[in-house]
Amino acid sequence: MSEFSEWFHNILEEAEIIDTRYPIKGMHVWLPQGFKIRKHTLNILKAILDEDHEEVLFPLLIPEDELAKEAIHVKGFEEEVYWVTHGGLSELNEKLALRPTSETAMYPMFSLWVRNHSDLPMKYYQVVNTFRYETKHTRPLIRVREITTFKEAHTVHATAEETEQQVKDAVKIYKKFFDMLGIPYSVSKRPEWDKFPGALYTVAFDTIMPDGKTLQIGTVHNLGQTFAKTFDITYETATGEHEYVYQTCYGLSDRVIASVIGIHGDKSGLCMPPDIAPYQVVIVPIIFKKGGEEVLEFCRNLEEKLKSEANLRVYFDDRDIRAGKKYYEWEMRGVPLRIEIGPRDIQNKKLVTYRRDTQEKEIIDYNPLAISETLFETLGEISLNMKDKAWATFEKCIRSVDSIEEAEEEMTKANGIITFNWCGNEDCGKDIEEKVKVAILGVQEPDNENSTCINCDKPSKHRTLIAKTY
Ligand code: 5CA
Ligand code: ZN
Repeated sequence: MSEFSEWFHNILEEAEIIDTRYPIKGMHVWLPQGFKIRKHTLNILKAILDEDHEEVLFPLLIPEDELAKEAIHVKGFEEEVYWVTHGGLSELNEKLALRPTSETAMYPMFSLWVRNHSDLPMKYYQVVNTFRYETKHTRPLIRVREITTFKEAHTVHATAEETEQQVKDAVKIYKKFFDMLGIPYSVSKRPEWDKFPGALYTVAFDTIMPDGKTLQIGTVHNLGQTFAKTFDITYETATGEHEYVYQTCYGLSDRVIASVIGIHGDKSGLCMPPDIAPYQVVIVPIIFKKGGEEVLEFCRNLEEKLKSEANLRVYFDDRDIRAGKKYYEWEMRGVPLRIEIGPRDIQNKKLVTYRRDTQEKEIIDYNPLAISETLFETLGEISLNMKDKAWATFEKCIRSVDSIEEAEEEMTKANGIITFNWCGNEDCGKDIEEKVKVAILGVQEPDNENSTCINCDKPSKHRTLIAKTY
């Protein structure tokens, strides 16, 4: 196990995020702390999607004949589908698939719902569990067989231009979401052989984990009319003709939380972005024999104040254990801001704050009229600092090279992302993957029109990203 994997497994257990002992490979239990992180993360995404999407909820089971309808799609998933074959003791007339994703559950219904051009665009999303019988090595949150928090959006449009635009909008949505979590990303168009089964093209978000391997943390697919033709999704134009619709879909999974844990964490444990931290502020009383009750009273008031005035998630830790033990624990759990209060601080109208991101203590003035706002602002600074730090590390892991040899050499030095010019040809791309023992993540928007492929010297329009991937 690599150093990072070991750290990752340990922290999931120690911080009580998930319990991996559930007796089915690739399926885990969310524990209360993890569930809170999951909930806050979900709320952020939902708030963004709710601006112009509607939430729906489809059944888990998909009839075999629907799943099988779209040939390319089913081919892509055939090795990963779990099947329900029995109801009690009787064999079912038709096998039912546990959704690996929901195109084939949703689109037969979309075919009933879309009638007229005025029904379009339609933008739906759902948050569900999906099942994939992954054959690659499973890892908690990163590659699971039950994706517990699959956030999938599906949109339907009248024109190809609109789907092009929707892909761009979805990329913007995901950027905004990852920015709030301080997760750095690169966005690229996946090569043909790595696109979503059934899509025209796939745009993917990749981040870099601490071991230098990239993790695909989200994807946006332009589905064109492939599924519309398979599932007969048509609309009537203003002039009375029937036209096939154009579609997109995009999704995120439990990997988002894996990346937050991995990227912001350090030797002391988790470091949670304030927006999704189960507790944003922890108050630890420093109690001596004398004046204990006064300290507790002060802390209780401060807790109430921060909750009511700044709507913060605050935990007042009045357990009867050593303060040092509390510090260790909250540090490991990644609470962004800790406040320590002893009798002398109350007398001097001071507070001691400790920031998890910088691991620095500060003595601040205690002004009852301004304290909520001050701490609220500090949390904002923590978010920004965490984001900046993560981006700085990410950018250091991206290097540009001019030859295959240089790419190989760079890869032996360190993982991360390497960029260069590539012609876009599939055989040439696979040759590069073979030579450098990496995966092509994808190509970015044209930025160097007159360059040549580092492998075959043919003209190249695109900057290409390669990396060792999860
Ligand atoms: N229907 C489309 C859009 S929702 C779809 O299924 N796309 S996907 O296959 O690319 O999955 C969306 C995201 O889920 C991926 O970008 C990846 O971040 C994540 N994901 C895929 N498989 C797993 C898995 N086994 N465990 C955890 N996350 C996964
Ligand atoms: Zn080439």
